[in-house]
Amino acid sequence: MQQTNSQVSIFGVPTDVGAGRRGASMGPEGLRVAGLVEALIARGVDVDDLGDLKGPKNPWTGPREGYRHLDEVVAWNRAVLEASSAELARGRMPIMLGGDHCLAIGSIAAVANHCRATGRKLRVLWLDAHTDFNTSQITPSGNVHGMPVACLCGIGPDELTGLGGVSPSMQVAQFRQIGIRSVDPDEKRLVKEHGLDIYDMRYIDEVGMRRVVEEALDGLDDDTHLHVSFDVDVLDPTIAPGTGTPVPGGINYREAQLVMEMIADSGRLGSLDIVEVNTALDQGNTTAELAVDLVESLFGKSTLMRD
Ligand code: 4U7
Ligand code: MN
Ligand code: MN
Ligand code: MN
Repeated sequence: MQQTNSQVSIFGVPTDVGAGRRGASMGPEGLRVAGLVEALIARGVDVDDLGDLKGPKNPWTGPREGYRHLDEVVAWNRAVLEASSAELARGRMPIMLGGDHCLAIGSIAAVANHCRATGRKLRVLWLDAHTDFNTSQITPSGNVHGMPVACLCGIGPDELTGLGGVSPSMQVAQFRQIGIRSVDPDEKRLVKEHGLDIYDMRYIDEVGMRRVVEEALDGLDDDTHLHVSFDVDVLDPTIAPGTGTPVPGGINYREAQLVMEMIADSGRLGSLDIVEVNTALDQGNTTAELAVDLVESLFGKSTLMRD
Protein backbone atom coordinates (compact mmCIF):
# COMPACT_ATOMS: atom_id res chain seq x y z
CA MET A 1 0.00 0.00 0.00
CA GLN A 2 1.21 3.49 -0.79
CA GLN A 3 1.61 6.21 1.77
CA THR A 4 -0.17 9.52 1.81
CA ASN A 5 2.07 12.56 2.43
CA SER A 6 2.20 12.83 6.22
CA GLN A 7 3.18 16.50 6.23
CA VAL A 8 0.07 18.60 6.16
CA SER A 9 -0.60 22.33 6.28
CA ILE A 10 -4.05 23.47 7.30
CA PHE A 11 -5.43 26.90 6.60
CA GLY A 12 -8.91 28.33 7.14
CA VAL A 13 -10.71 30.55 4.65
CA PRO A 14 -13.47 32.19 6.67
CA THR A 15 -15.77 33.55 4.00
CA ASP A 16 -19.16 32.94 2.45
CA VAL A 17 -18.93 35.45 -0.41
CA GLY A 18 -19.68 32.75 -2.99
CA ALA A 19 -22.78 31.41 -1.24
CA GLY A 20 -26.44 32.40 -1.08
CA ARG A 21 -26.70 31.95 2.68
CA ARG A 22 -24.41 33.32 5.33
CA GLY A 23 -22.47 31.09 7.73
CA ALA A 24 -19.95 29.00 5.77
CA SER A 25 -17.47 31.62 6.98
CA MET A 26 -17.59 29.85 10.35
CA GLY A 27 -16.59 26.50 8.84
CA PRO A 28 -12.88 26.68 9.72
CA GLU A 29 -13.58 27.28 13.40
CA GLY A 30 -16.29 24.61 13.44
CA LEU A 31 -13.80 22.08 12.05
CA ARG A 32 -11.12 23.08 14.54
CA VAL A 33 -13.56 22.91 17.44
CA ALA A 34 -14.56 19.44 16.23
CA GLY A 35 -10.92 18.41 16.72
CA LEU A 36 -9.55 18.24 13.19
CA VAL A 37 -5.96 19.07 14.11
CA GLU A 38 -5.86 16.71 17.10
CA ALA A 39 -7.40 13.91 15.04
CA LEU A 40 -4.70 14.24 12.38
CA ILE A 41 -1.93 14.38 14.96
CA ALA A 42 -3.37 11.21 16.53
CA ARG A 43 -3.01 9.55 13.10
CA GLY A 44 0.69 10.38 13.12
CA VAL A 45 0.38 13.30 10.72
CA ASP A 46 2.75 16.26 11.07
CA VAL A 47 0.26 19.16 11.10
CA ASP A 48 1.06 22.82 10.64
CA ASP A 49 -2.08 24.89 11.32
CA LEU A 50 -1.40 28.20 9.58
CA GLY A 51 -4.52 29.84 10.98
CA ASP A 52 -6.99 31.73 8.80
CA LEU A 53 -6.42 33.71 5.61
CA LYS A 54 -7.72 37.26 5.43
CA GLY A 55 -9.93 38.83 2.80
CA PRO A 56 -12.77 41.27 2.15
CA LYS A 57 -15.98 41.09 4.11
CA ASN A 58 -19.22 39.88 2.60
CA PRO A 59 -21.04 42.93 1.17
CA TRP A 60 -24.26 40.91 0.90
CA THR A 61 -25.42 42.50 -2.34
CA GLY A 62 -27.33 40.99 -5.25
CA PRO A 63 -25.86 39.60 -8.49
CA ARG A 64 -24.33 42.01 -11.02
CA GLU A 65 -24.07 40.73 -14.58
CA GLY A 66 -24.68 37.21 -13.35
CA TYR A 67 -22.19 37.19 -10.46
CA ARG A 68 -22.58 37.99 -6.80
CA HIS A 69 -19.61 39.57 -5.09
CA LEU A 70 -17.23 38.84 -7.96
CA ASP A 71 -14.50 41.20 -6.71
CA GLU A 72 -14.57 39.63 -3.25
CA VAL A 73 -14.59 36.11 -4.71
CA VAL A 74 -11.50 36.98 -6.75
CA ALA A 75 -9.70 38.50 -3.74
CA TRP A 76 -10.31 35.46 -1.54
CA ASN A 77 -9.30 33.08 -4.30
CA ARG A 78 -6.04 34.96 -4.85
CA ALA A 79 -5.27 34.47 -1.17
CA VAL A 80 -6.07 30.76 -1.42
CA LEU A 81 -3.95 30.36 -4.54
CA GLU A 82 -1.00 31.95 -2.80
CA ALA A 83 -1.33 29.93 0.42
CA SER A 84 -1.84 26.61 -1.37
CA SER A 85 0.98 27.22 -3.82
CA ALA A 86 3.39 28.02 -0.99
CA GLU A 87 2.56 24.83 0.92
CA LEU A 88 2.83 22.65 -2.20
CA ALA A 89 6.22 24.21 -2.90
CA ARG A 90 7.31 23.24 0.63
CA GLY A 91 6.39 19.65 -0.16
CA ARG A 92 3.41 19.71 2.20
CA MET A 93 -0.19 18.72 1.59
CA PRO A 94 -2.50 21.74 1.75
CA ILE A 95 -5.83 21.23 3.48
CA MET A 96 -8.15 24.16 2.90
CA LEU A 97 -10.94 24.65 5.39
CA GLY A 98 -13.78 26.58 3.73
CA GLY A 99 -15.55 28.70 3.43
CA ASP A 100 -17.85 28.16 0.51
CA HIS A 101 -16.96 26.12 -2.55
CA CYS A 102 -15.97 29.07 -4.79
CA LEU A 103 -12.59 28.79 -3.02
CA ALA A 104 -11.79 25.58 -4.88
CA ILE A 105 -10.95 27.76 -7.89
CA GLY A 106 -7.87 29.00 -6.04
CA SER A 107 -6.93 25.76 -4.33
CA ILE A 108 -7.18 23.68 -7.51
CA ALA A 109 -5.49 26.31 -9.69
CA ALA A 110 -2.56 26.06 -7.26
CA VAL A 111 -2.47 22.28 -7.54
CA ALA A 112 -2.73 22.41 -11.32
CA ASN A 113 0.23 24.78 -11.51
CA HIS A 114 2.22 22.60 -9.13
CA CYS A 115 1.53 19.52 -11.25
CA ARG A 116 2.49 21.35 -14.45
CA ALA A 117 5.75 22.49 -12.84
CA THR A 118 6.64 19.05 -11.51
CA GLY A 119 5.38 17.04 -14.50
CA ARG A 120 2.79 15.15 -12.52
CA LYS A 121 -0.69 14.15 -13.61
CA LEU A 122 -3.68 15.52 -11.73
CA ARG A 123 -7.01 13.94 -10.90
CA VAL A 124 -9.73 15.82 -9.01
CA LEU A 125 -12.38 13.93 -7.08
CA TRP A 126 -15.33 16.28 -6.60
CA LEU A 127 -17.60 15.02 -3.80
CA ASP A 128 -20.78 17.08 -3.99
CA ALA A 129 -24.56 17.07 -4.39
CA HIS A 130 -24.03 19.63 -7.17
CA THR A 131 -21.93 19.73 -10.35
CA ASP A 132 -20.94 23.39 -9.75
CA PHE A 133 -20.77 23.93 -13.51
CA ASN A 134 -22.88 27.09 -13.82
CA THR A 135 -21.97 30.23 -15.73
CA SER A 136 -23.13 33.84 -15.42
CA GLN A 137 -25.55 33.27 -18.31
CA ILE A 138 -27.29 30.23 -16.89
CA THR A 139 -26.95 30.49 -13.10
CA PRO A 140 -30.27 30.66 -11.26
CA SER A 141 -28.61 32.44 -8.31
CA GLY A 142 -25.47 34.32 -9.35
CA ASN A 143 -23.65 32.53 -6.53
CA VAL A 144 -20.10 31.68 -7.57
CA HIS A 145 -19.97 28.56 -5.36
CA GLY A 146 -22.14 27.03 -8.11
CA MET A 147 -19.47 27.79 -10.77
CA PRO A 148 -15.99 26.61 -9.69
CA VAL A 149 -15.74 23.55 -11.94
CA ALA A 150 -16.73 25.60 -14.99
CA CYS A 151 -14.23 28.34 -14.06
CA LEU A 152 -11.42 25.81 -13.63
CA CYS A 153 -12.25 24.41 -17.07
CA GLY A 154 -11.99 27.87 -18.65
CA ILE A 155 -15.65 28.84 -18.64
CA GLY A 156 -16.19 32.00 -16.59
CA PRO A 157 -14.83 35.48 -16.05
CA ASP A 158 -11.17 36.08 -16.98
CA GLU A 159 -10.24 37.00 -13.39
CA LEU A 160 -11.26 33.49 -12.29
CA THR A 161 -10.45 31.34 -15.32
CA GLY A 162 -6.98 32.91 -15.47
CA LEU A 163 -6.44 33.09 -11.72
CA GLY A 164 -3.40 30.81 -11.72
CA GLY A 165 -1.88 32.41 -14.83
CA VAL A 166 -2.77 29.55 -17.20
CA SER A 167 -6.26 29.33 -18.65
CA PRO A 168 -7.85 26.87 -18.48
CA SER A 169 -6.28 25.49 -15.31
CA MET A 170 -7.84 22.10 -15.84
CA GLN A 171 -9.34 19.82 -18.46
CA VAL A 172 -12.86 18.46 -17.94
CA ALA A 173 -11.43 14.93 -18.27
CA GLN A 174 -9.42 15.37 -15.05
CA PHE A 175 -12.58 15.59 -12.91
CA ARG A 176 -14.66 12.80 -11.42
CA GLN A 177 -17.81 13.88 -9.59
CA ILE A 178 -19.44 11.65 -6.97
CA GLY A 179 -22.78 12.06 -5.18
CA ILE A 180 -24.45 14.39 -7.69
CA ARG A 181 -28.21 14.84 -7.36
CA SER A 182 -28.92 18.51 -8.10
CA VAL A 183 -28.11 19.98 -11.49
CA ASP A 184 -29.90 23.08 -12.80
CA PRO A 185 -31.72 22.74 -16.15
CA ASP A 186 -29.26 24.73 -18.31
CA GLU A 187 -26.32 23.44 -16.30
CA LYS A 188 -27.42 19.94 -17.27
CA ARG A 189 -27.02 20.80 -20.92
CA LEU A 190 -23.57 22.29 -20.37
CA VAL A 191 -22.37 19.34 -18.32
CA LYS A 192 -23.51 16.97 -21.06
CA GLU A 193 -21.97 19.08 -23.83
CA HIS A 194 -18.60 19.02 -22.05
CA GLY A 195 -18.81 15.34 -21.09
CA LEU A 196 -18.16 15.65 -17.35
CA ASP A 197 -17.60 12.27 -15.69
CA ILE A 198 -20.44 12.07 -13.19
CA TYR A 199 -21.27 9.32 -10.71
CA ASP A 200 -24.71 10.49 -9.65
CA MET A 201 -26.82 9.07 -6.81
CA ARG A 202 -28.73 6.80 -9.14
CA TYR A 203 -25.50 5.21 -10.37
CA ILE A 204 -24.28 4.84 -6.77
CA ASP A 205 -27.59 3.12 -5.88
CA GLU A 206 -27.35 0.83 -8.87
CA VAL A 207 -23.73 -0.33 -8.77
CA GLY A 208 -22.68 0.50 -5.21
CA MET A 209 -20.07 2.83 -3.84
CA ARG A 210 -17.21 0.35 -4.08
CA ARG A 211 -17.43 0.14 -7.85
CA VAL A 212 -18.01 3.89 -8.15
CA VAL A 213 -14.79 4.70 -6.32
CA GLU A 214 -12.86 2.03 -8.22
CA GLU A 215 -13.98 3.61 -11.47
CA ALA A 216 -13.34 7.15 -10.30
CA LEU A 217 -9.80 6.29 -9.20
CA ASP A 218 -9.05 4.09 -12.20
CA GLY A 219 -5.80 4.93 -13.97
CA LEU A 220 -4.07 6.65 -11.04
CA ASP A 221 -0.37 5.88 -10.98
CA ASP A 222 2.66 6.86 -8.90
CA ASP A 223 2.91 10.10 -10.84
CA THR A 224 -0.66 11.20 -10.18
CA HIS A 225 -1.58 13.85 -7.64
CA LEU A 226 -5.09 13.32 -6.31
CA HIS A 227 -6.99 16.38 -5.13
CA VAL A 228 -10.19 15.78 -3.17
CA SER A 229 -12.73 18.59 -3.07
CA PHE A 230 -15.14 17.59 -0.30
CA ASP A 231 -18.37 19.62 -0.27
CA VAL A 232 -20.13 18.34 2.84
CA ASP A 233 -23.50 18.61 1.08
CA VAL A 234 -22.56 15.37 -0.70
CA LEU A 235 -23.64 13.74 2.59
CA ASP A 236 -27.28 13.09 3.31
CA PRO A 237 -28.73 16.09 5.18
CA THR A 238 -30.04 13.80 7.92
CA ILE A 239 -26.42 13.18 8.97
CA ALA A 240 -24.96 16.52 7.81
CA PRO A 241 -27.54 19.27 8.31
CA GLY A 242 -25.01 22.09 8.72
CA THR A 243 -24.70 23.25 5.12
CA GLY A 244 -26.28 26.00 3.03
CA THR A 245 -27.61 24.02 0.07
CA PRO A 246 -28.78 20.65 1.45
CA VAL A 247 -30.32 18.18 -1.00
CA PRO A 248 -32.18 15.04 0.14
CA GLY A 249 -30.98 11.61 -0.90
CA GLY A 250 -27.27 12.01 -0.28
CA ILE A 251 -24.62 9.46 0.52
CA ASN A 252 -24.94 7.74 3.87
CA TYR A 253 -22.41 7.29 6.65
CA ARG A 254 -20.99 4.00 5.46
CA GLU A 255 -20.80 5.07 1.82
CA ALA A 256 -18.91 8.19 2.90
CA GLN A 257 -16.50 6.16 5.02
CA LEU A 258 -15.88 3.77 2.14
CA VAL A 259 -15.01 6.62 -0.24
CA MET A 260 -12.49 7.96 2.25
CA GLU A 261 -11.03 4.55 3.05
CA MET A 262 -10.55 3.73 -0.60
CA ILE A 263 -8.87 7.08 -1.25
CA ALA A 264 -6.56 6.40 1.70
CA ASP A 265 -5.72 2.98 0.26
CA SER A 266 -4.78 4.58 -3.06
CA GLY A 267 -2.00 6.46 -1.28
CA ARG A 268 -2.32 9.23 -3.84
CA LEU A 269 -4.05 11.98 -1.82
CA GLY A 270 -2.10 15.17 -2.43
CA SER A 271 -4.43 17.97 -1.39
CA LEU A 272 -7.87 18.48 0.11
CA ASP A 273 -10.68 21.04 0.41
CA ILE A 274 -13.31 20.70 3.13
CA VAL A 275 -16.00 23.21 2.22
CA GLU A 276 -19.57 24.36 2.84
CA VAL A 277 -19.67 23.52 6.56
CA ASN A 278 -22.17 26.09 7.85
CA THR A 279 -22.21 26.02 11.63
CA ALA A 280 -25.09 28.53 11.76
CA LEU A 281 -27.36 25.89 10.23
CA ASP A 282 -25.97 22.90 12.10
CA GLN A 283 -27.41 20.84 14.93
CA GLY A 284 -24.72 21.38 17.51
CA ASN A 285 -21.47 20.91 15.60
CA THR A 286 -22.41 17.50 14.15
CA THR A 287 -21.56 18.28 10.54
CA ALA A 288 -18.02 19.39 11.36
CA GLU A 289 -17.65 16.40 13.70
CA LEU A 290 -18.72 14.04 10.93
CA ALA A 291 -16.29 15.73 8.53
CA VAL A 292 -13.47 15.17 11.02
CA ASP A 293 -14.48 11.52 11.42
CA LEU A 294 -14.31 11.11 7.64
CA VAL A 295 -10.95 12.87 7.41
CA GLU A 296 -9.59 10.33 9.91
CA SER A 297 -10.55 7.59 7.44
CA LEU A 298 -9.00 9.60 4.63
CA PHE A 299 -5.77 9.46 6.62
CA GLY A 300 -5.88 5.73 7.08
CA LYS A 301 -8.02 5.05 10.13
CA SER A 302 -9.74 1.70 9.65
CA THR A 303 -11.53 -0.79 11.84
CA LEU A 304 -8.96 -3.53 11.35
CA MET A 305 -5.35 -3.67 10.29
CA ARG A 306 -5.26 -4.14 6.53
CA ASP A 307 -2.50 -4.68 4.03
B1 4U7 B 1 -22.22 24.13 -3.89
C1 4U7 B 1 -27.14 26.05 -7.40
F1 4U7 B 1 -29.24 26.81 -8.10
N1 4U7 B 1 -26.90 25.11 -8.48
O1 4U7 B 1 -25.88 27.51 -8.80
C2 4U7 B 1 -26.60 27.43 -7.78
F2 4U7 B 1 -29.21 24.98 -6.97
O2 4U7 B 1 -20.82 24.53 -3.80
C3 4U7 B 1 -26.56 25.57 -6.12
O3 4U7 B 1 -22.18 22.80 -4.53
C4 4U7 B 1 -25.07 25.62 -6.07
O4 4U7 B 1 -22.78 23.97 -2.56
C5 4U7 B 1 -24.47 24.92 -4.87
O5 4U7 B 1 -26.89 28.38 -7.08
C6 4U7 B 1 -23.02 25.20 -4.76
C7 4U7 B 1 -28.65 26.15 -7.16
MN1 MN C 1 -20.00 22.46 -4.24
MN1 MN D 1 -22.85 21.31 -3.13
MN1 MN E 1 -23.51 24.25 -0.68
